[in-house]
Amino acid sequence: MALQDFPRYPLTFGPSPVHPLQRLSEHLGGARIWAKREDCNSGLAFGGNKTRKLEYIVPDVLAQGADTLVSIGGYQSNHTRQVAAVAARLGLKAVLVQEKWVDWPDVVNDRVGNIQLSRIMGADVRLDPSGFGVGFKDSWRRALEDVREAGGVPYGIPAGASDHKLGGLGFANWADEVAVQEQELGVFFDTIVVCSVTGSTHAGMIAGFAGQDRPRRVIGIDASARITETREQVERIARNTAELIGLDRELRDDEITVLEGWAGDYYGIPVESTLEAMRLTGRLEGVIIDPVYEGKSMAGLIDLVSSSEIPKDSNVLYAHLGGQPAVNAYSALFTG
Ligand code: 5PA
Repeated sequence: MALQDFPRYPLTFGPSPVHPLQRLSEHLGGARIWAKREDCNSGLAFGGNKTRKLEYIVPDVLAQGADTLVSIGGYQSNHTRQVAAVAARLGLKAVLVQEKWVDWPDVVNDRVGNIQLSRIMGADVRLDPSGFGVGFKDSWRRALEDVREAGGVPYGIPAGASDHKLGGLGFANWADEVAVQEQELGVFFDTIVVCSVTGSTHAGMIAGFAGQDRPRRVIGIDASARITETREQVERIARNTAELIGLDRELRDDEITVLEGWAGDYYGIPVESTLEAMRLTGRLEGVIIDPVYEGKSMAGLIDLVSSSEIPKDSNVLYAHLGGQPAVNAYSALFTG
């Protein structure tokens, strides 16, 4: 099967915008940097990367006759907020397990930002004290069981919609979309920079680009502070997705690059380079990025461009995957 053979339920506005980050590029004095904006890809609760992934999962939800989406994330999960929005759009219920993935002291951390939006959209939000982990959790299984016991038909969506057989398709499609936009813009992005945690965003891109004629580097920046797990997730999902969309060769190891160095010691806790990246992107471009994901991948991009590890003659595409609602839950960060 090819990617076009998989049904896609439209949740986005269409292709997400691509534009240059001119002042940031000039400031860094190296490669030319562009952004592709998943943070404004949809009218559903501020969109984001999960909205694209869910476009390929919703047909399966509908085919199975489910009435409740069940998913999981941290208190400030962007993913669960997008699941809540999609449930609302489809007229389904949403049960969201929200775990204490981050030990962040902000008193409104479980009340504002993403979790508030999910509550506004009518999701059944269940706080759970468990810590960070992107694998299958008992709390999630219990939530599925609860729905069944109440006579409902649940559809389980794992953390980040990643460990799902269709989880990589949304960003395999992103790779095709980039190729079309390159034609329109008359530019070739030889390097892509993307944040990676549960892995299917990066993995889908790898599988999608692998089917194109011109090679390019897709650099994943780990934001989980668990590099071995992130690499395993990305590799497994990339290989599965490549097979699913009929890539008739194995992915090479050099096509799977996940770099560490910008996550700090903990998932969800920004470090100095994260805050610096947030300030720089805000100050020079008027573009907002968050302290959990995009601030960390942008910090990676800034270092790789400044050091010319990404060469000066490169065109770099920064995948902005969303995440801004969480900024509100980190109110203590920018008070000065
Ligand atoms: C997330 C994920 P992947 O999980 O597909 O690797 O994407 C990483 C990522 N940027 C990058 C933003 C804004 C994200 O929200 N968020 C998770 C969530 O629960 O929100 C899945 C962890």
